[in-house]
Amino acid sequence: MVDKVLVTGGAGFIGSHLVDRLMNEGFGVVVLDDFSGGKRENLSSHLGEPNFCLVEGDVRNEADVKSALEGVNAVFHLAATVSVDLSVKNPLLVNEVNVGGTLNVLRESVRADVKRFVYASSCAVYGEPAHVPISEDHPTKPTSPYGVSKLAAEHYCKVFCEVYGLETVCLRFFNVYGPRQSMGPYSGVISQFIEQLKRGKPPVIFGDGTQTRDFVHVDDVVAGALCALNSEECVGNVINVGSGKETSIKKLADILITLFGVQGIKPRCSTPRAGDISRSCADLSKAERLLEYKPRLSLKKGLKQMLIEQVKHENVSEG
Ligand code: UD2
Repeated sequence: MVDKVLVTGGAGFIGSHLVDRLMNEGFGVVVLDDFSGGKRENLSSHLGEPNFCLVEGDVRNEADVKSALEGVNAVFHLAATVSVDLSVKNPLLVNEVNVGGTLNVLRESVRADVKRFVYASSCAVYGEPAHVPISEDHPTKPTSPYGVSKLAAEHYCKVFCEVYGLETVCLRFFNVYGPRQSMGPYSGVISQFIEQLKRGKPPVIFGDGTQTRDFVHVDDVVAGALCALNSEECVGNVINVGSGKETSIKKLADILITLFGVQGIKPRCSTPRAGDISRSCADLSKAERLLEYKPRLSLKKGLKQMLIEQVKHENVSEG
């Protein structure tokens, strides 16, 4: 029985939501994070709890991973360098962390007799899709070193399942959004649009806004990850985790403008972003079959919830 889990990257955006859920469900939780992307405040409600342990360390470091794995029987491996742009500027670093780090955590997990290993992969492994919705057997042609690193790590997971019997599952996350998503020049389109609208500025669309994405709320992603811990059928598989809905960037801007209630603001179109894919949408048949996964939050509902949470958070920080 799984009672103690390790979440690598547990102080990050998705990781910290997963930690909240696991703590709520009564698991013992260890977080391994080097705080290169994650924030301590994302874990503040758990620090000092008897069934929570924080190990500040690096997934590339054998001793750090060994100590984080003590008594653990399942691993959620989310720690990674997540910026596509950074991967173009510094492919060696991304390879070290995302591939070397994963290999290190896999190897130590085998040594520590871990049962289940859930890996956070990405739709970046597909590259420009030949068709949508994208099923898992769609060709993988990553277009960035980041995508290559995620695909390489998936292969390691599969081999560790076949060769060492570690129960690995790879989840290909689509465009995840929700509270605690980082804000900065390279953060996702939803954070960008929200910041622009907060300042009373029009959302800036790169290109004509007809490009599409599959936006999935972090609560749905966490629910999918939990299913991957419990399902027997999913072992050794790669599985899409998205919303199964295709939304254009123009439509996203319109939804946010309506939610902000700002009349008269229209999105502004600017130069297309180099390397952008034109469409993306997950085929969820496999996730439904193997994980009984069903996304619950529509984009409108999820965005509304996210804005309410943000207002609450800002009031608390100011007050
Ligand atoms: C997502 C992931 C990335 C990787 C990739 C794989 C996020 C934040 N990033 O990149 O890690 O997995 O998928 O394909 O989930 N856009 C604007 N205005 C802005 C910002 C973005 O129009 O201010 C457009 C952008 O040109 C793109 C779309 O919005 O067409 C989504 O951009 P993104 O950066 O949120 O995510 P994406 O799909 O490039």
